[in-house]
This record gives sequence, structure tokens and C-alpha cells, in this order.
Amino acid sequence: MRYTILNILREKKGYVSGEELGDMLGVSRAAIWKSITKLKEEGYEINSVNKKGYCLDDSKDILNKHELKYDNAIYLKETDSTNNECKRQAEKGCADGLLVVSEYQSKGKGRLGRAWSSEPSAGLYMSIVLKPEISPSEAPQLTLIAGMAVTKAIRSITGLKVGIKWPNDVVINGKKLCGILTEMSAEIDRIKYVVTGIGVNINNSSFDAELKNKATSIYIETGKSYKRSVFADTIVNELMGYYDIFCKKGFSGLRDEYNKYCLNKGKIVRTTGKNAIKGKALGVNDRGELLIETDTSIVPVLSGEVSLRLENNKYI
Ligand code: BTX
Repeated sequence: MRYTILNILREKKGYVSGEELGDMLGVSRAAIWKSITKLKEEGYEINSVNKKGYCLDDSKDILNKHELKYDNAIYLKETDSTNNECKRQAEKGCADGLLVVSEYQSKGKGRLGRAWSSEPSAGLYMSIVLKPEISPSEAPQLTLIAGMAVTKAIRSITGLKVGIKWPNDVVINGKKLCGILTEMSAEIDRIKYVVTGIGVNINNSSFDAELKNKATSIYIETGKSYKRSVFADTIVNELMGYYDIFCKKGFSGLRDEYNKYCLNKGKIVRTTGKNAIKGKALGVNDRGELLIETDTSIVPVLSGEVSLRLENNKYI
């Protein structure tokens, strides 16, 4: 009942008396008061004024299952990692497209064993289980489409001109706003499931010393607070739209759009590790590999780390 009351307060946008709410729902004023108390405990800001009733301050960023429009979702107050939770759900046989969103991750994971800093209630931490009929070698392409979904969502909600640093960092002004981690469970030629995890810094007002030169948030870039639920829904919508095209046409159907968002394109990049190469990035090919033009040839880089040289000669 409390979410029906919430919806009424949201629609009315002003004070609604306990009596009016009680009449609408066929319950006592005391029952309304109880539900309002519950909503307040969940973090909703509801002003109560004698003789006027209740009024919702709808500007607060509250994340819970009710705030998400996407149906197939699990919301958790806390988990070790939403990727881990998705894997547990996938092992139990969950449906394609299950989304797990959490307020906080105690062991948020980055790639290659790195950690993802997950400030409670500030960032968006979510993962989705996908079961595409593709070969394991094509799975990294899902990371690319997740990057496109986040980029498109952030651009449409905030107007910020964010872009993708291949393969999967969504960045602005040389700082990381979002990281994506794709993990899979597969047999030799068949994927059982893929988990794509997305972490977006939304309302973080600062980062610790270790991160402050390389991380940023939507709040830091715009000076405005946003509702994480709006990002969650918009990103999932965009992702499912791209996923549909991907399942029908493969990554080649999305390559040109990815290249529009890809910040590496046309820039000098260098790969890291053994046999590192340096050259001009030409964008990605139909398999999502980054093509790097060196002095002698064009080399497709399958995955891994690529540093991107910015105008100020710094690499990110
Ligand atoms: P990555 O390995 O590319 O990036 C991790 C690196 O980024 C860290 O070593 C650190 O330098 C930096 N970093 C850590 N936290 C942050 C942050 N909040 N903002 C910016 N930079 C940061 C990227 O890995 C993949 C991250 C995926 C995170 C999501 S959250 C939901 C899901 N669950 C989970 O455990 N991981 C994914």
C-alpha cells in the first residue's frame, strides 16, 4: 500500500490529507500514517503538516526495486559484488536479462583482479545476466555494447559529451566515470551465460587521494545530483536495445556507432605489456578489435589495456 500512497503523492505534487488518502484507499488515517512512517524509514522525504497532510519532496535520490522501471530486477542494500550475485543467480538458472542493483558493494571488482571503489549510495553498481547464442570469443563484444549504452544514457540524461576509451572505460576530460567488467561461464564452443557489470560514479562529491586524478563523477562534472534509478533504467533500456541488434546482426551492426563514441579513434595510442606497440588508432573492426596503424602494418588488438595520448601529451 505504501507505494500506492507514494505514487499518489508524486502525482499530486502538493499536500494531500491523511483523510483524503484514507478515502482513496479505503483505509484509516492511522494506517496511512503507518505507511508514511515506513516510507520515511526507507529514505523518502515526506513533510507532514497539521491540517494540510503529507507532501513528498521528490528530489531525493532513492534507489530500490520500486524506483526501477525494469521488471526483471533484484535490488540489494549490500552485496560483495553485483557481478558475483548475478553469477550466483545464473548458476541457479535465472532468466536472460536478470538485473542486480546494489546500494553498496563490499568487494567491487575491476578487471584483472583490481578493485572498484563503491561508495555507498553515491555510485550505481549493477550487473546483468545475458545468455546470447554466441561463441566465447565474441563475449568481449558485449563489453563494448555496454560501454555504448552507458555513453548514450549519460549523454541523453546530462548532456555531457562523454566518450569511450577502448574497450570499456567511459571517460570525460581524461577521467573515468564508469567501468565495465564482463565475466562469463562457458564450455569450449558455447556460452552458458555472461555477466556484464557496470559501475557509474554518479553523486560522488570527491575521491580519495589514489583516485582523484583519474576518477570523476556526474556530480563533479555537472554540479548537479541525479537519481541513480534514472541512470539504471536508461542504461538497461539502451543496453537491451543494442543487445537485440547484437543478437540479430552481430557487433558489425553496431561498429559504426561504437566508433563515433570511441575516443581512441584517430589518436596515438600505445598498448601495454609484452610486445607493446604504438600507433594511430583507426577505430574498431567488426569483431570489436582496435585497429592500430604502426609504421609497418595495421594491427588488430583483441583485448587488454591501451593507453590513449591526450592533447596535453599525457596518457590515460
Ligand atoms: P578496471 O580494472 O578497468 O578499473 C579499475 C581501476 O580503476 C582501479 O584499479 C582504480 O585505479 C580505478 N578505479 C577504482 N574505482 C574507481 C571508481 N569508482 N571510479 C573510477 N576509477 C576507479 C573497470 O575495471 C571495471 C569496473 C566494473 C565495476 C562494476 S560495479 C558493478 C559490477 N560489480 C563489480 O564487482 N564490478 C562491476
